[in-house]
Amino acid sequence: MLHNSCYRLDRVSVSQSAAQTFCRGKNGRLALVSSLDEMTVLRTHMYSQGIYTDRAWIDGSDEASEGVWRTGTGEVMPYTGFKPPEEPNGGRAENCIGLVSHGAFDITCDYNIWTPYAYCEY
Ligand SMILES: [Ca+2]
Ligand SMILES: [Ca+2]
Repeated sequence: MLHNSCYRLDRVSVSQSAAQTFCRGKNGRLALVSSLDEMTVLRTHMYSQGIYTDRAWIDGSDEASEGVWRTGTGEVMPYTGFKPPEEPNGGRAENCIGLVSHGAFDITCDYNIWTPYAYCEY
């Protein structure tokens, strides 16, 4: 969603599933990016905050079935916004979506020093 949502970028330094729990604990959810416009808003915001290479968790995983990207509630995602042409490139080793100021990447789902942020949507 775009027009009726607001987003918040928090430095949480946790796995994707823990980031989802963090957002739900604040009565939100991990941001579901469902259009190019929405992707552009979030990427531009990261860039404006001086976050160029660090990543932020957003919703989306292909853990259950490789190549089929689903939301945290199990729905197949109509849009993923992966950075062309190289992403997604991790196969079974990379099953969660991390957003960088220049695009979305498939990355490992665990906490990683390159993924300190979570984007919650409210
Ligand atoms: Ca994968
Ligand atoms: Ca990747």
